[in-house]
Amino acid sequence: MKYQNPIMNGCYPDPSICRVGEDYYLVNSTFEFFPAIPVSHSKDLIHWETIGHCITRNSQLKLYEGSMNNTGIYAPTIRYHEGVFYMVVTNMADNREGSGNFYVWTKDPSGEWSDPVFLHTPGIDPSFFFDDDGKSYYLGTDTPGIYLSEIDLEKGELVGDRITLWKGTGGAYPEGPHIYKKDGWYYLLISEGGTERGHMLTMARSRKVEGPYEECPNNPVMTNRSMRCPIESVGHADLVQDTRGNWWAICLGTRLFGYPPKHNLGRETMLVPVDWSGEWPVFGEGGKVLEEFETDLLPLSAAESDKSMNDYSDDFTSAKLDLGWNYIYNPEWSLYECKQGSLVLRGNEKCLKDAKKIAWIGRRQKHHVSETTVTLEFPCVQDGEEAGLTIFLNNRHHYEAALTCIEKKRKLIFRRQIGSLEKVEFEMDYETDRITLKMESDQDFYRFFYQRPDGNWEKIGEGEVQYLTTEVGGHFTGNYIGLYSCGNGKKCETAAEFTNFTYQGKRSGEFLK
Ligand code: 6LW
Repeated sequence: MKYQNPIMNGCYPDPSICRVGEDYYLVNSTFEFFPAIPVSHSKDLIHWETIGHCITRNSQLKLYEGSMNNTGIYAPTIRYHEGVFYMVVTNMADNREGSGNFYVWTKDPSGEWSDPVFLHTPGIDPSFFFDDDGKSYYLGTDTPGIYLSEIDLEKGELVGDRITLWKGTGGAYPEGPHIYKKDGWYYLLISEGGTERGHMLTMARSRKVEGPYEECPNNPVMTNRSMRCPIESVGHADLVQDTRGNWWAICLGTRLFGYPPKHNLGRETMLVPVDWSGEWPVFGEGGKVLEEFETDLLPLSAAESDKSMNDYSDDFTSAKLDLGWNYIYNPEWSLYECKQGSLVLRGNEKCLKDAKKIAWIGRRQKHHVSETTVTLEFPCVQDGEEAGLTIFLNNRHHYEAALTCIEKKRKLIFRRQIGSLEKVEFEMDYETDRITLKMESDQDFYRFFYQRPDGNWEKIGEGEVQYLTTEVGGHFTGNYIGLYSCGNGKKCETAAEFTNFTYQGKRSGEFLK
């Protein structure tokens, strides 16, 4: 059968995978978003369902306000060992309280995970390796390269020396290390070149876990650099052997458009067939990651994915928010209420541009071509209070349609913020306190509409996609479709009630230029 990359669309970077029997589990980075580190499950490696998160309690993770999508959760690794799942990760928080490398564990990956165990180790991208002699190891990054240390997971601390294993082949940022044991060799897989377009995978191996490691003669073993591929920047991979004995890599990659190429959906998760019949693995097609792979090696014959899997709707009838929604920073629960059939947001005094905890929930934009609608009820009687629908890269790069109150009058506005430039580009008096908003996207524009009483859509503004891309707005995440309320200086007097959220996305590949 044919399958298409990405297998997980939207901002799902730094994937890590493990298998338990016929079940595969995958985790991703989440930066400033909460709950953190979605755990996704699959039986066929193609269809993934988020079953929970490793971090669901504010007490497990301190996310610091004030910085844009380059702090918080970086690059988790998931491993299963003797009945226990471990997830080890970095909280990037500039050495403030709660920063650094820690792990959590559970016996039920869809349930609650433990409190964090901090390891006081330098660098990012931690990983665990469980050897067949019963020893457990921690892998990390530091200058001058990838290091290894034995770890005592009972005590939650490293034991013995830190040994530098490999500096890589000379590319920038040797990172994302994982060790696999095969045929008496320890294989060390890392990424180099940085997560942008020079990204690549390199390997080395040794007869002993502590080295010395010899470089693979075919490095880089995987890269799409300098090739103008539909998927670029591939790297940060993890390997898994399936129930049939075949090897697979999952990695991150980006779907670029325009010139110079840019991306707005974040770094997405790709699946790559790996031929490890020889001494060294061969990734994808001669080291290249394709948008579409034809293979009969998948663990189950997965049904070809159909369009319906890209549609999502939420009537907010369940007591808990769907797992696809995220808060920004550690949520203040008093700002949120899941009612029967609506989501209530109570805006605090902050602004959308503040990089602060605000009443905000967002879902990953997963397709370039998409359509989102939502109905909002918001009396909005106090000057400044605002609620609406936003397309949000970070607090300094977003476009939104909102109801707000200006000089005691309810208004419908369309605003764009691009860096420090901020402009309300449309404003009109709005009589009632109920509105249905729509956002359409393609690779060129985000277009915003409201529904007139006669049912027709009236366009109120549009903004270029290119200004809401990682290349322009920065850092490590992709765009989120957000529902929010904020008071802009004063706590909101009225609550914003959202109902009938719908999202439709068009399959990857179909609309790429
Ligand atoms: C992550 C690093 C990387 O820690 O980007 O692509 C960093 N790889 O390994 C943030 O996602």
